[in-house]
Amino acid sequence: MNTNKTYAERAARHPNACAKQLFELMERKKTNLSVAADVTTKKELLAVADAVGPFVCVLKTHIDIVEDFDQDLVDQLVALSKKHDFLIFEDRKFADIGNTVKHQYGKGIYKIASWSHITNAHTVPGEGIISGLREVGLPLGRGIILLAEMSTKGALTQGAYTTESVAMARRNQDFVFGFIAQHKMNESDDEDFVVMAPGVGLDVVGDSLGQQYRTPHQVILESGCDVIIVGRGIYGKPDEIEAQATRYREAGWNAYLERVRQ
Ligand code: 5BU
Repeated sequence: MNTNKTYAERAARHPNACAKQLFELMERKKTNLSVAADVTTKKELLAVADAVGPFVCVLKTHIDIVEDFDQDLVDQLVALSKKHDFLIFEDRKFADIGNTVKHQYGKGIYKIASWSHITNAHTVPGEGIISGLREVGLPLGRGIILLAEMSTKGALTQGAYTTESVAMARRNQDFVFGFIAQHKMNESDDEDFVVMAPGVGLDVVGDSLGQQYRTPHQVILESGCDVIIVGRGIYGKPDEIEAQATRYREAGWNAYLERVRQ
């Protein structure tokens, strides 16, 4: 199975440019850690990005929670992504009809497609959402992942919904290169979807609002996911950001090494 191959081997044979770039970067930096920088000011977001930059393959943002957003924030984030060699993933979770998401992705205040290497979409509207995002993103070399499984208690992303989401990705592999999910989604060696998994924590099992955490070992080794997404576990204690990023990076990378050596 592809999940037992190294990130370098998967980079070499992956047909999708965005996935290839991500796997190459993960191998180069020896990290499968993505930090969710869910802070609400420009100053904090740039500080977190600069602090975790050396440890991550992907910086995940929620740009619409930043109270003093401006174009300079985006310019500085892009500069940090070059300085530290990471990709930016705006976790926008598009969910509307193709014609609307096209505008939400390329226009408005945030112009997400102009700076975010990766974004994501719900599959609830059907395949038109992918077509709409593709019109804007593909010419810019962007890629998207679909929400096949959410991490929260009671999520409806299960069973036929998940199966159909994977089928949608399979039909759109020029632009869709993976999933937000809790398990690997490949059916055969002919396909190789990148699975990015949120809901990762080493110290707690959940929060009071439905979030559920698993360890990097469970996510990478037992469930075959590729990237661990960690938010509060890393930025939650501002004076420990580097130490926690180091800790999660090591846990994620060791679980990956154990997996490929099996
Ligand atoms: P946390 O602080 O590690 O719980 O943050 C998790 C992040 O991942 C946060 O930005 C969520 O919006 C995001 N997330 C998630 O937790 N679960 C999901 O299923 C999806 C995204 Br999709």
